[in-house]
Amino acid sequence: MSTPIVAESKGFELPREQLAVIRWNIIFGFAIFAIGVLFGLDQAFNYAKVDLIKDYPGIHSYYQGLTLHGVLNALVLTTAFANGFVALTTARGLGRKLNGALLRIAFWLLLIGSLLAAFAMLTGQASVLYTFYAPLQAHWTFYLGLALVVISTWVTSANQIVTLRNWRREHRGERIPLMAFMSVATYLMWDIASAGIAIEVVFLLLPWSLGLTAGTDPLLTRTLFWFTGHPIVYFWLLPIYISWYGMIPKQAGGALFSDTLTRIAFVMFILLVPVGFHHQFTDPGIPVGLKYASAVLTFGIFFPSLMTAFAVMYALEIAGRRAGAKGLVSWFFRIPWNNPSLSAQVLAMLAFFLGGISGLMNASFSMNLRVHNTAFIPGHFHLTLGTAVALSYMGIAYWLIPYLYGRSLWSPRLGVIQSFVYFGGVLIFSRGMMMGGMEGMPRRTQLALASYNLPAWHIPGIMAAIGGTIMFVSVALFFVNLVMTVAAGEEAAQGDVPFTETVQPPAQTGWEAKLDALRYWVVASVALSLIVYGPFLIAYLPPHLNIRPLQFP
Ligand code: HAS
Ligand code: CU
Repeated sequence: MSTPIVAESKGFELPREQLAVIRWNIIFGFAIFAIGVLFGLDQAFNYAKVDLIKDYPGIHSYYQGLTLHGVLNALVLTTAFANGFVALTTARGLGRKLNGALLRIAFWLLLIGSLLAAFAMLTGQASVLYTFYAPLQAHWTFYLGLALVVISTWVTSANQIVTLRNWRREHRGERIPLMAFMSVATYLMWDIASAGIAIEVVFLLLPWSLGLTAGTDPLLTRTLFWFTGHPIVYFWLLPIYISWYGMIPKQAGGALFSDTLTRIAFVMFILLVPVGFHHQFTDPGIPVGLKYASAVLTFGIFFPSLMTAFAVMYALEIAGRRAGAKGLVSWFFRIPWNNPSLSAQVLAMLAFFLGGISGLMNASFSMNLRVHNTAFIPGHFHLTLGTAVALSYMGIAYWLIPYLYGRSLWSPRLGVIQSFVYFGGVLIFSRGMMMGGMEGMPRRTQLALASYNLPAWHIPGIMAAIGGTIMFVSVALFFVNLVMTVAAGEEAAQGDVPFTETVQPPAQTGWEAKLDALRYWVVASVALSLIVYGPFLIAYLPPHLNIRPLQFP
């Protein structure tokens, strides 16, 4: 057997100034997170009919607070984290530095864009929620700001492509190292996915908010929004998958069993971009057949995550057995739970099981009618986005912040406690929200002031408030650890990015090697998007292009 060409680099160091930009991204993301969670607390209490928002200085409405919570946490934190973290994993995977200018440009775009959007939201001119489509209208600075945030991701993607090209020139015929493959695939998927929001903002919302057009079409803006609004969840999730596949096995003391399976999972995410109609099952004006087709495609996206579940579980099992576990399940308890980075992320995975199952319920066309627009949906996405992703960010931060600052973590013990507290909190929170949702408890409604209420919402509302408070306290503990690490952590030599080796090295020939031909997957994904969205848009657009102001009776 010939020796495999494995191009994984070792002993990698990024130039200081590039590391600094990555640090700014991560710190900026967490600073935004700190503000974002403040606005989560009043949301949780609202379900228990307690009106906290009136005590928030300068905040005038429930919807202003809800928009800040969603946009800061779900859009700005996630982009800042991904731009920084995935830039690092690209560089680490390829073992080479990035393009410094593109790295800086991406950061400035993100910063300026986020500040513009924050200005609009804080001044009460953009209470349109993080799912921003017509007929709600925001100040133009909100749309322009978010457009810049999206452009920052394209610049990051361009940086990856340039760096990959340079790498390929020196490594002809070699497989792309796995960590770089996952990183580049994540952003290529997002490049396609973000087209919907880009078109919505540039051609419809921005001109409308500037008064250049008299009106806009709500269903069209919704459809374009959800074209992006579904796969944006992959943009949140895949950076975490890079950690779960590429780092957690190493951190646990195990190994990843299949390079090929990992690449197939990422390719599936690139392909399955166009399923956004599952957010529009209740929208009139979209053919029922198209909704059914989207439901079926949505079941398709279950597979890459199920593959991930088994692959990561097996990696953890290898770790547990290496540590001496013999029984059927005892390996699970032998992984290094005292490492906060690991405990946070494994708990995030457990939450993701529940989040994933609730996703299947949402995706079922008929079940969706029961849960749509109810508290069930925030119950679902606080397990997925709010825990699988957010708790993993915190877990990653437990090594990343020490790595970026050359200091050791202030209190690993506090980190472990924090991750368990968060996990307990979200289980109570989401259970309450789902229970209430099944009884019709609405989402996005100021229940604290509502004149109606059902007895069946009472316990769920209290659970949401208690669980939300526990999550809030946990995030506060996370920030204590973060600030103390930066301010008072012991200086330590800069470690390395945790980097997993696979049990089977990547195949050099045959169909598996073809997985690296990323441009074909991109073309296939664009083609699938056109097949799903093309006929609808062709039928829908002509009568609706002549846009007039909305008429209210
Ligand atoms: Fe979702 C709505 C369907 C995944 C986020 N979703 C939302 C919204 C958000 C969101 C934010 O079909 C609300 C949008 C809004 O404001 O209106 N979702 C799905 C499906 C999946 C899914 C089928 N969602 C996510 C992820 C998100 C996210 C990921 C964020 C990161 N979702 C929907 C639908 C709606 C929706 C409908 C619209 C509802 C409506 O009516 O409005 C799937 O991709 C889920 C697959 C996941 C799995 C779990 C795999 C488990 C893993 C963990 C492994 C554990 C280990 C530990 C290794 C199959 C990988 C093991 C150890 C042991 C010992 C056990
Ligand atoms: Cu979706």
